[in-house]
Amino acid sequence: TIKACIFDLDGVIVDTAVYHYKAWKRLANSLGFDFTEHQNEQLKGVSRVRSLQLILGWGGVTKTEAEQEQLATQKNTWYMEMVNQMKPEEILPGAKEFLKSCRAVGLKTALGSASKNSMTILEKIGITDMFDAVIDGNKVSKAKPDPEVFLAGAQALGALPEECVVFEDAIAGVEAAIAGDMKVVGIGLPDVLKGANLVIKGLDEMTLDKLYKL
Ligand code: B16
Ligand code: MG
Repeated sequence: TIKACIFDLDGVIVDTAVYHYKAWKRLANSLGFDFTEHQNEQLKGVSRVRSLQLILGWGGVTKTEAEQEQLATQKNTWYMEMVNQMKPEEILPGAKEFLKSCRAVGLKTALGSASKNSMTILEKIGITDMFDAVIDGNKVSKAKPDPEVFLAGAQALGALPEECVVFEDAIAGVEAAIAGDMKVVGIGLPDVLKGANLVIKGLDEMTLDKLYKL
């Protein structure tokens, strides 16, 4: 039986991907190169340090560890300037409604995100109280596709992995859920999110009925 739902943040609850993209693009441009929207897809669900390493690789740029830290901080400053402007209307369609439906029938809810800024984002859109637990980039050391973030979520909710359903938009996230022995609903395209038990376009297509049939 399903006892808990664990939600990824970027791409599932909010579309912060556009802000990540703008900030990374600005950083790349400041270093004298650019990258495509297609390349940007590879950054989804990937940690900040790993994203920077990928981008520097695309530009053929080598930086010391200290310089990398500085660049990651610069990107985050630009990113947070945009996040700080976020309004509750920016929650993705159906997300709040589905969270409410889950909680109304006694299902536990957790956030399972790679972001170190998740608390600020939840506060900006006003849904902090919709989660029984928040597991994010500050609490885990192994990035998706490692299942650590979701396993920590299950534990915080007092649920076994097989009692959890994960909602994810990134390939690495779907893989992490599967590696953690959890059911997973992909948010996006079926041919991209292979292995998910169900793929939908957004949480506005999700119902408790579909959840219990997984
Ligand atoms: P931060 P998710 C991920 O969020 C983003 O998809 C990814 O692009 C970002 O690099 C990562 O969070 C870390 O974010 O720089 O805020 O710590 O999809 O796991 O909710
Ligand atoms: Mg995501």
